[in-house]
Amino acid sequence: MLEELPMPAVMGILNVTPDSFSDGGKYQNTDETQRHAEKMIRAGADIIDIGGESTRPGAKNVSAEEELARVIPVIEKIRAISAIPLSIDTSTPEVILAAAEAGVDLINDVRALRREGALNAAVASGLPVCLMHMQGDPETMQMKPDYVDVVTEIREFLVERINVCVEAGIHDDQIVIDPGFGFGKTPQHNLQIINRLEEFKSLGKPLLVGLSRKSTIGIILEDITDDRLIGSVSGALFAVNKGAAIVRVHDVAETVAALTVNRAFVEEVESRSR
Ligand code: 8Y4
Repeated sequence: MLEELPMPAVMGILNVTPDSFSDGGKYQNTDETQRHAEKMIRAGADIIDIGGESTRPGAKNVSAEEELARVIPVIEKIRAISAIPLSIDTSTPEVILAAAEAGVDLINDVRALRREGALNAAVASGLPVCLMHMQGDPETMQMKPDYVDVVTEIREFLVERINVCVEAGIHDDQIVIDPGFGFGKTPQHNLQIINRLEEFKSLGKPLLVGLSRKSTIGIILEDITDDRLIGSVSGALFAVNKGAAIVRVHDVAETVAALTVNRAFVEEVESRSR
């Protein structure tokens, strides 16, 4: 699946959490969730990332049963109407296995398969994985982010997780890496990660970046507008020009338009086709 994605690819966010802060409970009902997914597909999303566990700062873990009940019906409904690549945003072994069974194409784990049983489940699923860096856990990660050199430490973490995954049987070319913008990082750390994104390229893996609507975008803008749309799209564009292969975004249509203009200039082609 990874080899079939356009470069860069747009990953649309589909939250199925009642307490998710940006889409604040808007999509928990499956009809609305379905309409939101269809809207992102029409807008040109290349992947849809489905998540049933909130990883916002301070969030508590949900049970595997609750997570399954939230995401599996959504995966099945989208699969019934579209062949679009789907990713499952989870750290839970049971969810990895059930989502694979229901037809997802990628495992997106903010804990980089460190939860008990998750690595085994990922290997058994045979699916590609996205390994994300996070310092600490969602409950406590924003209390005291601390690094000597944030980029070096994230690189070292990702190298270690790549090695563990390859040894467990995940193929080298089935791994995506992600520096984890906002996960156990101060705004200064987040700025450095994006400014130095090229330094992750030497790991030889596609890079996924998710900065959509995150608080650092609001801080940069001093929250002068009540939404972070333009800031998020601008950030996604910068990340792509720094080497991001996949951008994880809420605002698919806007991001696709920005990337289409970007590509026209990069390739000197006047064309809307991506
Ligand atoms: C508003 C809305 C403010 C949402 C913050 C947020 C990433 C991710 C998340 C990421 C990968 C989020 C699941 C956090 N972020 N997966 N997931 N990379 N791979 N917060 O950066 O969107 S959830």
